[in-house]
Amino acid sequence: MTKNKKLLAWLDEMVELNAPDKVVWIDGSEEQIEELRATACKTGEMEKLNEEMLPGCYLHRTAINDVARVEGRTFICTTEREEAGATNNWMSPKETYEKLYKLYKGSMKGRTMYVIPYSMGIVGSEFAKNGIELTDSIYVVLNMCIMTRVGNDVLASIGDDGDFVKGMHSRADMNEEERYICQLPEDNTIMSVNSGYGGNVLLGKKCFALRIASVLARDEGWMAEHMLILGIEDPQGNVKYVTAAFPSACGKTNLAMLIPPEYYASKGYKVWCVGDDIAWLRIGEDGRLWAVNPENGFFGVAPGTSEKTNPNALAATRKGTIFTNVCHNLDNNTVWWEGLDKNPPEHAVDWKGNPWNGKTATEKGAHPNSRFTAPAVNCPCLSKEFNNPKGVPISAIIFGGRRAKTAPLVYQSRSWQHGVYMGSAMASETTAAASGAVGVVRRDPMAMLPFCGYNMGDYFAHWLEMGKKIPNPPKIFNVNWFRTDDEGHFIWPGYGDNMRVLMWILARCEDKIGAQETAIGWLPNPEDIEVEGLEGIDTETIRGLLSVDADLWKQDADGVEEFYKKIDSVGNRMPKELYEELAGLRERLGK
Ligand code: GTP
Ligand code: SPV
Ligand code: MN
Repeated sequence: MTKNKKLLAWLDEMVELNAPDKVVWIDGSEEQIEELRATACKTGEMEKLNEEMLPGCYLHRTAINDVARVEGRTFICTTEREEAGATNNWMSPKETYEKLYKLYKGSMKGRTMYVIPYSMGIVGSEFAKNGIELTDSIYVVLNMCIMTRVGNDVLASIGDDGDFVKGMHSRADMNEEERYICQLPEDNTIMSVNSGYGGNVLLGKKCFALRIASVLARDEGWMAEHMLILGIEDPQGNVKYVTAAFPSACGKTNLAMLIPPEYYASKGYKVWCVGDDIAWLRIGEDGRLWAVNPENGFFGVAPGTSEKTNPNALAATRKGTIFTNVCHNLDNNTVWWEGLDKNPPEHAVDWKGNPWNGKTATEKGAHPNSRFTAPAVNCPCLSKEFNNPKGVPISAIIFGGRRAKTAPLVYQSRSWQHGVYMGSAMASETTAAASGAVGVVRRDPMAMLPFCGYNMGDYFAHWLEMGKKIPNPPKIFNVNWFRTDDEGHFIWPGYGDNMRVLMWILARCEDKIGAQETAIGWLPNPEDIEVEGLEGIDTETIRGLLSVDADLWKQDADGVEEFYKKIDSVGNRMPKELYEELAGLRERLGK
């Protein structure tokens, strides 16, 4: 398979530790994948869905207590506590190895260990990085084969002495109390145990492409971010690209695949998806910031995905897709989730595996964090640059979150440094993507709170540093699709209509449109947000969506200060520039 000594030595050690009955190398061939699907169906790990309606699609249910990322059990394991910072759980590498090796010991007896060579990015390309995941879960193997580029060509690219990120995953006995997701950036190693769910076990995704990669990026002068990447093509065929960082389940997949409203579509505008979750950004030879999507598929939130909200995502799930924790429609052996349509099946099985009738049910059929794992090639609006190893040049970086009040529909930063402040001050209501309470506002800087592999103060410093290094940096914006009225309804229609805001952003990037200077940054003139074709929304509604309540913003500034102090409490590494930006904002808001 390989002569790579480091790889073979590590594999030997892990085989001895976990004691699997068998070791199988994943070669990336369709034959092997098909065999694994058949095995998973035989054991009940997956169910094959209707081959006519959903060809090559499967359903999987995780354990009921294992349905989301577990932030409380996710650790950054560095020699010094200061390296991990105040916003991460910390354990020393020594303690981590001791604790997890005990849990791994003999955990694969009677099972098979799969060895998955995978690449984040185009295999062998300059910006790609390789990993090996060891796992006892066929579900993980099949998901990794969709989400990343897997197989023998990756082994070839690692070569005899190439480097790779080590990823060890064992379901062990699925004991929730002993569940750990550990990142060891000093050893380029990830260890995950006692979970079988998405972000906890598909180690190429959050663990590698964000937590480990953010450390590599800091050291090597690039950025690993929780961002979608999309392109907007004008009627002349020019495409401009933007990235956007929204917290988990706050609309990245939806924005990345948006369908332009008729007003723009009829003029010939198109939107292309390059990525929906992770962006690796580097400074290009032309002095601009370039982004690649290191993934090869979409691990998207199912509920709320419909023909109306996101037809492109829905289309992407119609073949070769794995559904996790959705509702199983027994009448036609397909899947259903809340928000798919208004016809919940009456003869169904819910995400917990219990009989479910959509007519009488009081509980949800699909878990709020149920997901689809769909190959990127299925997406009708996939960018033709998707496989371009150089990526795409970025005109704007957009931050955003769920804020019922406070944040306006859109505003622009005063400078890169102020933009970094805006990202650092992001807050959003929590969602079902992580276990714990939903709907609580918390700070989530750059949507990276759960994913930054090092001290958040250093992370902000890295952003400031990048701003100095990029000769022609993207402009920075903040958006909020989630403002509510007094009854708690979203005011802005969102989804495809978010294009109207993107168009203002692009016009600003090209200096084609004016804006009003305010205490918080540059706000649109309300009449510059196109409302033609929108029902019940006029320029007055936009004026309301753009309003800034100085009192709320002063309160928010207090929250930011508290958060900065918390970050400073471990290592004192908050850049002074951000305290200055905070002081400047308070000054402009008026005392
Ligand atoms: P992760 O995969 O967890 O990182 O999430 P994501 O940021 O890709 O979130 P996604 O696009 O899957 O959206 C999550 C939820 O937000 C879904 O239930 C959507 O229906 C809802 N949503 C997305 N965009 C909008 C919008 O513009 N307005 C409103 N009101 N809801 C939205
Ligand atoms: C997120 O939670 O931000 C996701 C899903 O994209 S997971 O892969 O579970 O992290
Ligand atoms: Mn995500």
